[in-house]
Amino acid sequence: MSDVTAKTFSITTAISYPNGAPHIGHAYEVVATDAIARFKRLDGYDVLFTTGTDEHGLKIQQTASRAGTTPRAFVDGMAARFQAVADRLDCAYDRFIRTTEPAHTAAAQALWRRMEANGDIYLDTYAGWYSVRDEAYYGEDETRLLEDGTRRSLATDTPVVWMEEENFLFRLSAYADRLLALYETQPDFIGPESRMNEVASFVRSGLKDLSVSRTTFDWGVPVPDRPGHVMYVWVDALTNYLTVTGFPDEADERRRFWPADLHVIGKDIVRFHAVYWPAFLMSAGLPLPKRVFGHGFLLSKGEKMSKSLGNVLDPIDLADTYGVDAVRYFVLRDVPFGGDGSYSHEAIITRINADLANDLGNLAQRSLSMIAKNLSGVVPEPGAFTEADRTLLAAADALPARARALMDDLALHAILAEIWAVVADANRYFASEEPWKLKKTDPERMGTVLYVTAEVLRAVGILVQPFVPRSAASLLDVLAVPAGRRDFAHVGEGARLAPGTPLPAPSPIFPRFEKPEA
Ligand code: ME8
Repeated sequence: MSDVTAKTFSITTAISYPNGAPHIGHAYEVVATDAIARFKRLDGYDVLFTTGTDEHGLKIQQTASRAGTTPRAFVDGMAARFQAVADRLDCAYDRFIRTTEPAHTAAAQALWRRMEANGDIYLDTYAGWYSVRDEAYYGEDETRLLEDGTRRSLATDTPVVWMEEENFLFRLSAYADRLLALYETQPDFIGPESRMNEVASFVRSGLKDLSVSRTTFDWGVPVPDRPGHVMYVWVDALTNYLTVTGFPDEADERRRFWPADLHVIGKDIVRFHAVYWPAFLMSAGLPLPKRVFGHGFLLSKGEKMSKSLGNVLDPIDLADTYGVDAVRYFVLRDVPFGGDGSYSHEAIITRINADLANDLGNLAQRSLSMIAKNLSGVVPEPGAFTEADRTLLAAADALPARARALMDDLALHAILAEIWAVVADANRYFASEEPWKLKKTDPERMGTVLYVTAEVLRAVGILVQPFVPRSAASLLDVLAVPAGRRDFAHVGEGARLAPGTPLPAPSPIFPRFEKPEA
């Protein structure tokens, strides 16, 4: 990250509420974001990738008090669990931000002051139906009355209570036109496209000013110069994206990472990121993020995960059972990025055994053990290439460009499908060339077939690094690819495997998943 001349790419996950244990939905988001960040690094970008926890608000304060502890002690324990999930899943984030850090308080207060200086913050009495779960007010028409006399929000089905407080309000209503102009001129500001339509119609239906401070609890960032008020948790939380770039310190070298290139978030919080966040930034006179992408939800066997259904998936258990790369590969390959997906034991085992162990793992094992046995473990000198050799090598060489184009649309699943299409080509090639027969009849041709296969495996190894980093490293290790030659720029003609290179003894890269003994 020291090369200030490199093109930058900054990417964030949402920051999780640490009021319950991290689940597979949180893991999915950080893994997908990590894959994009790794991809950009391998493609030559200077990347800032951040994730973290959103630790303020009434919900956290209440959960801590139910657990018989202070909010501070509670979030310290929980934030560590969220960070442990990101670490266990090999997510190479640059910064884990916690909103209870002093640097973040300073950033949130600086943003507030700028919005206030612009005349967008005023004091008023606010009354409405408040959902603690959503940390949001609803109009009466946005709620329904239950038979027992209680009310719930229509949108989220969470309980609401009548609250009246003196609040600061943000003049959101003044930003509708500018927001609509933003969506118009920057059509990929919100992805996938379907979310853009939802957001635009929400804005067109009319924006009310937003209550941005609370006086009924104190677990939050203090409003500057106004004792008794803490910031609405979403003002505080969204500012994390600025904190990680050193805001408000103009001289901080991380400031080059703002505006963010991409906020990766779940579909349930698109409104906060695509309406409130750009409005706050416009008010503060700061550049807007380039893109907000709302991924889908991961369901457990088609059902929403919930404690009462007992189907909450613990990402650490999954990694222990199947292996980190298997979990990463499964969620990235099986779920079209942007759509919903479903997790099941059967589905992940099918993916592990078919795609990883069989298609890629077996091909590597068979071809490399032939090099070990028949060619003393040394990369052979290829003879003249046939049409079949050239076609396969060209398909592998084309992968970075194809992947890059798909990455522009964040089609992570489609990148994996492209890579595995080349793996399938290589398997067909290997089966039809029958190098095991050539050993006696035409040893030079056998060497060429093994060379081509190994070279395709090298390209595949480089391309799969963002998705299955550990296994990719093992594959590149058994191909003796030096650490400095593993970027996308090293796929293709310019960096082919050097004949004569001794290879380490091949070891299985992707073991089959065998049912553990009961
Ligand atoms: O929303 N599948 O925190 P959060 C996929 N603190 N993604 C899921 C999911 C599932 N089953 N469940 C949740 C918050 N997510 C705020 C964010 S950002 C400034 C503040 C996603 O812990 C969810 O959509 O409820 C969100 O992007 C992230 O996990 C954290 O959710």
